Amino acid sequence: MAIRVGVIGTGVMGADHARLFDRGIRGAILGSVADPDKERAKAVAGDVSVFSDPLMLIRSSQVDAVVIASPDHTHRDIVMACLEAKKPVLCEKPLAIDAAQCLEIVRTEEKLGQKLVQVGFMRRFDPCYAELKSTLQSGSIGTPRIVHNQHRNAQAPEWFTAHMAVTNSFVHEIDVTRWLLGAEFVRGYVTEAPRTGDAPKGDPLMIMLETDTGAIVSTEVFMNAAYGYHVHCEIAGTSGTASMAHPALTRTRLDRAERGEFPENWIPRFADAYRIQDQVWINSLLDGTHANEGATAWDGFVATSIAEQLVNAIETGTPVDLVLPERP
Ligand code: ISE
Repeated sequence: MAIRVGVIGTGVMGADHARLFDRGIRGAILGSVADPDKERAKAVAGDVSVFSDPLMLIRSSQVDAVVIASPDHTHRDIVMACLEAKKPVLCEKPLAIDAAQCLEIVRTEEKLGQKLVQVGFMRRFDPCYAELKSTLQSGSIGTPRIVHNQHRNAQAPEWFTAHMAVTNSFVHEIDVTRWLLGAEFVRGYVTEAPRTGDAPKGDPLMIMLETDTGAIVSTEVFMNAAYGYHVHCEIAGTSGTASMAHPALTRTRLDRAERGEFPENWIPRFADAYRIQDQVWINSLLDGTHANEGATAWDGFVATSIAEQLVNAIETGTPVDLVLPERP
């Protein structure tokens, strides 16, 4: 029997998940959607029921599993309600608004003794990152010593605050680099570009991290890079390097110039990653294991905790030792 997925939040991400569960994911169907804006919800719901209250969707007998794509500050309560109802939940990042709330979720899930939470760090399912990881695992480039990341958005939304470049965007590099290297971060430093003219505060940022495996990780986070959405990763190891090729599938040569397009935002760039993530999640629910490469509640906690500590580093302007509590 197909898993009936309820999608909470029908903005850009929620609409994309709803479309996938409606027709793109084997073994799943869209069960219901919820959004306080009922008109917006109806536009993505097709024939399925629409709730304005997310808790009603979670309790609905039409819903076996839940995807959360509502605003970040709502995540904690909705994830906790899914745990209470013992329904598997795929929560868009961040898992919750701060590390304390994330840890509360980790502990509640632990007490239940059932793995129900997955965090939507979709880059783990991106074919480019997957190839980088298998190259590392093959040993061909030796031991990773330096990782260079670029994370560029064309334009930050109006409601984006300076610290969200870390807590909302850079959390992806925190998660995917831990996953690629199998390492934890031990020290970090953030440099904000000096402010000029009317450039937004805290954009761009350079973030330097050190891992417990002896690697340096540098990341440029540039939220108003204008030319398009662009994510890049290069790893230099002790015997060679591995890096993402240009993400565009087509390059043209015209008028004495070579061109490749950049998408406007992350949805086209990570379209395969979202589809694979949602399919692998459903497969793991169907086979009853709930086990896949997806980020766990603990991974969600680590990403938010490291981001929070780095925000403190911005405020103090000094490098910080990054610490995590013992894993429950
Ligand atoms: C957005 O929320 C995402 O998750 C994107 O992947 C990221 O690149 C962007 O910077 C975030 O704002």
